[in-house]
Amino acid sequence: MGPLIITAALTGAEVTRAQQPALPVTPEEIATAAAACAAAGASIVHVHARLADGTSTQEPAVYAEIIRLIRDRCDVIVQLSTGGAVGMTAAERIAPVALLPEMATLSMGSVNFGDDVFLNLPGDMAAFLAEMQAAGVVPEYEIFDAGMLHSLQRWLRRGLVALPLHVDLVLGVPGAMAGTPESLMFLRSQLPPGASWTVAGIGAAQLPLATMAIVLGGHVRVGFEDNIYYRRGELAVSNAQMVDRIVRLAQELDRPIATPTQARAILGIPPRGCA
Ligand code: KMH
Ligand code: ZN
Repeated sequence: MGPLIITAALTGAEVTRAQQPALPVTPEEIATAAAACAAAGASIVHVHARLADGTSTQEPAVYAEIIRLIRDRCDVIVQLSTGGAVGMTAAERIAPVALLPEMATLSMGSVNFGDDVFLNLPGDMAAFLAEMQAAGVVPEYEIFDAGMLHSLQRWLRRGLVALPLHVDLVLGVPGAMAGTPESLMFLRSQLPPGASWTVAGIGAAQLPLATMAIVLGGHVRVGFEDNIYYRRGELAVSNAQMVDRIVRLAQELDRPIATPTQARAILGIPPRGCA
């Protein structure tokens, strides 16, 4: 089985410091957390930007500072969010792609998201794709529900996207597909042949679904964006603590951990030297 790509979703758009005191918020904190996760074995960091007061922002200047500080510290793949926070406009959300990150997310449809709706109109999705392709930014397709995979299949059939492509199966968002083994097995059965996949289990679903992905040949996303607890009733102390646990599990299960260079090769991202 090929090497395991671990993504650390460091901050997200919704989690607060009140919920998770170790949440990295400032560019400096985010870069420090990214470096700790990279040292632990993460080859991708999924990044959301915040303002100093903790509010989510898609302001390119804030992302630029985060990227610069991460690049000063390590050679991890920096994947920017174009999901942003619920309620942001499409124009706000796509803005950081102008910074030419190696990778950015692309949500493949609308979904209830807790008490909100995470809106992804087909026209906006197509515009995001076109902008990423024009910029040479590799998308990670975010799949919250089965229909979203079928939308991706449609893009493949129309020749709008081609292999290699990489999807993130986000399971356990209230309002979307449940964080269960059955959901994962079904979505896996619907993947375009040859696609690589990561699973991002939300909350208590994170660890069991990550373990399944290690065994099944998928990849794993952990981090405070998706889960703030190390185990039931016990807050995690850092994002890196959760990366450490995945590395230990993978070692026990005989799955090697991907370096950023190996992850770039798997994902079709051009190689780059250390910053
Ligand atoms: N914050 C969520 C509404 C992404 O990063 O691309 C969307 C999200 C997805 O986090
Ligand atoms: Zn995100």
